[in-house]
Amino acid sequence: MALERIVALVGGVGGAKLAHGLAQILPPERLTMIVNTGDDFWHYGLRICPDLDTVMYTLGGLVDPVNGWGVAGDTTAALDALRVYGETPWFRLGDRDIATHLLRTQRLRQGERLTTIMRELTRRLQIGPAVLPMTDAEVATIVHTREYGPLPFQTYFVRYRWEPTVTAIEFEGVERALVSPEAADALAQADAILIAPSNPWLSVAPILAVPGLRELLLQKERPRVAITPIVAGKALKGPAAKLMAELGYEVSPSAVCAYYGPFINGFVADERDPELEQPAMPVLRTDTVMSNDEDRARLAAQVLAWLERGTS
Ligand code: FO1
Repeated sequence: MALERIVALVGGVGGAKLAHGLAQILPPERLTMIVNTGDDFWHYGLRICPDLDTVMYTLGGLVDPVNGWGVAGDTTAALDALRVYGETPWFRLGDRDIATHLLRTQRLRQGERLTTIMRELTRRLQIGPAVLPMTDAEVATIVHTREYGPLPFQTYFVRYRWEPTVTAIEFEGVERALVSPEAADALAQADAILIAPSNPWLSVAPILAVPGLRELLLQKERPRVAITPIVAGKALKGPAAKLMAELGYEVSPSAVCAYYGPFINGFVADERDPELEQPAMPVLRTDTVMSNDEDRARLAAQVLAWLERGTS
């Protein structure tokens, strides 16, 4: 089966890596990323969209290779100047990165949609595939914690270094959010949908929570495949494993597969893990660890080839 158009649901650094793998092997007109915006927040009057920017900088070849976010080689003169005024900035915004936030914030204030702004920014960075926010509305992931009660996502993630114990997660404002016409169109036209190895609860759940998006996802028979973010009992990056345990899940690819259950009809697990016991769907076991550009392209190609074989 020839799969012409691919949509990937992505968030965070793991999502950006898969996006980059797909972008290396597919012509841009065949690929669309729908990106989590639940991590977005207002900071010093600027609208920061970390997951969109991480995907954009990764696809544009600008990303800091060590952190996986921000701009490579960026300076921090603006943050240093804030310190002179007695501020203690806890969210590291590089100077070049701030240019992105300045422009985005100005355009938002002029009434432009985030989707349109991202199209312009990615065009300027000569990025071919569409990088679409999950919605143009403001949605804020709130992490409820045992120690501090409800925390805005970046406060939990960066300020408290994901140390507090998570009791629940909510997506503030999501009930008023709409799927953008661009995202709806991409989902209507997609021949296959991939869920990146991003955090299922923090990065993918906000996308699936946008009203109408699940229906668009499920509207026709086609491959819908998730790639595990859990390898050998651990998350490759970030709090996925810790969070799963705190929310009462077993930390395993099976638990991720079951969590996505209603939305997917195929699952990609890592070859380091044992075979899933009685999986409810076809499973591809392969090396899912993306340590370099070649790994990203290899994983993307293996997953697409598997889908084209009809997940056999
Ligand atoms: N992550 C950190 O751990 N510390 C930071 O200071 C930080 C700053 C930052 C600035 C811009 C940006 O686009 C991302 C940044 N991130 C930082 C990463 C971000 O918190 C995470 O990638 C996500 O929101 C989780 O997916």
